[in-house]
Amino acid sequence: MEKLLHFIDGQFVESADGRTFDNVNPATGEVISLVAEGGRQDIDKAVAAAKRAFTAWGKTTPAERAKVLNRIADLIEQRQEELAILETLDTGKPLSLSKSLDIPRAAYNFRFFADFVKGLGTECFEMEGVALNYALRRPVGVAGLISPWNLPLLLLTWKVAPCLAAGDTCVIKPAELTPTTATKLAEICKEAGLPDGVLNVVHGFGPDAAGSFLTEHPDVQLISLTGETTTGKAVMKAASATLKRLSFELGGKNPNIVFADADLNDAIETTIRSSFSNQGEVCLCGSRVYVERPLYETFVNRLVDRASQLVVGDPMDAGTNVGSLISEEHLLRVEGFIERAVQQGGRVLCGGKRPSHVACGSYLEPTIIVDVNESCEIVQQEVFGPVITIQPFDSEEEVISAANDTRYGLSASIWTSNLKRAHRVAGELEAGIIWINSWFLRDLRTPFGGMKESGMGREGGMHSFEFFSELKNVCVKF
Ligand code: NAD
Ligand code: 6OD
Repeated sequence: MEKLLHFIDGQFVESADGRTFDNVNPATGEVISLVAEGGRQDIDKAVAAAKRAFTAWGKTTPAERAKVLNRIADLIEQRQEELAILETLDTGKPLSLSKSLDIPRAAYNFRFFADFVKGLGTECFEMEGVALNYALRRPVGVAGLISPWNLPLLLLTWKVAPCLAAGDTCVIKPAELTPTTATKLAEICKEAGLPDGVLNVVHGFGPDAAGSFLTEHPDVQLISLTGETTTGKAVMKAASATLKRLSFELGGKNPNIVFADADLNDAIETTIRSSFSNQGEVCLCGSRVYVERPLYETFVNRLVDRASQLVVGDPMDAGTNVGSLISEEHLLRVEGFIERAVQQGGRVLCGGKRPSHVACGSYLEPTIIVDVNESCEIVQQEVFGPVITIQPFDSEEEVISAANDTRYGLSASIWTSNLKRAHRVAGELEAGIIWINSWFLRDLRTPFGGMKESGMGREGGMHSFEFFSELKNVCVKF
């Protein structure tokens, strides 16, 4: 059986204490690899390597760094078929999604930040007749990059690419449930000629393990985390002793608001995607659907009809729409949410149970729940599975108030053909990313991140470089 090792200072190595853990394919329940389990010594070694490598990497030019980043993108593209299969084996997501979204976007993350860094400038302020101020951009140092399991390589490279482009070095702690493509990324970086120590990978767990040893480490200056809101709180606490710079992309409970004048076909098809793609395991999923009352019944009937047609099953089959959830433990958690929603008066219109035709794996039928209100747990808490609620509304004010009535503020979608209303509602919603008549339509130059408990800071384009670099002002007296 394959053993996935740490990647430290350009070498694949075992854990200092030799410990390993199992990597399970959630679609079958089979152990598919053994993974080195990192501890404090492994993190110390990786951080020391990243610190040494920073001396030279931090002095390279943006053009030199861009060249390596583009080579990494080329190699991801060359290995995309293999990477897509590995991503699906780790996550249970449909192979068609790994092929169309995860892996192409991972390559594009490198190309995008390679291009962006070459054109990057800074500000200049003239004090007329007195002085000229200009800002110099410099890398910060060693970054700890902690990633989740839902879009493993996509979200990891969303951090690695700007980090390396900015001239920082890094220690990656991939999600323990999806360690494979992070290991393959290390192989690719080595082949692309990235100097030893610039990128290091330490596998393992979060609390009191590799994740927290990384966040506490005094030689790590930055932490970029994508994960649960509770994890963000723990990391912030652990990082405070050494006053690290933090960027957090955290949980979401995103409203999907459909007005009666929306293009119904488009709204239905996109709502199917925004509710159930990647088994609903996308932080941006529109898990709270609000429909204006005149359209409510028609919308609900059509959505239930479409959701019931989705093919749930083997992620390797080309015809599969919904694969396996990430683990049995996560599926039990999602089922618990559904059970309690029903106890609180919710009515399950479709799904709510494991499909009968699959013998093993952690599958759940796409689930639609109605007859809930804002105080129900299912409307307030992030479920992170193929489960949505639908509620009717009667006025713009009412739906804005309901949409904002949550501790999260990641994204929102608004469906309407009234442009004035679309702009008005977008201005009022408490969310970092708002889509009008669309969902998950990405331009990597735009600020990406959440309000309230959905995150801290913004990533994307210039915003990633604001995080991964230092600016120092030089004031020249005339
Ligand atoms: P998670 O918080 O359990 O784990 C994320 C990473 O943090 C893992 O690598 C984990 O090992 C590590 N970790 C956990 N506890 C830690 C600690 N105390 N110290 C240091 N590291 C620690 O999240 P997950 O279950 O992997 O992912 C799902 C969550 O991520 C959902 O809440 C989802 O909304 C969120 N997410 C957010 C975004 C976004 O862009 N806002 C994107 C994807 C996922
Ligand atoms: O598209 C992105 O850049 C991004 N960070 C997506 C996050 C998806 C969450 O699951």
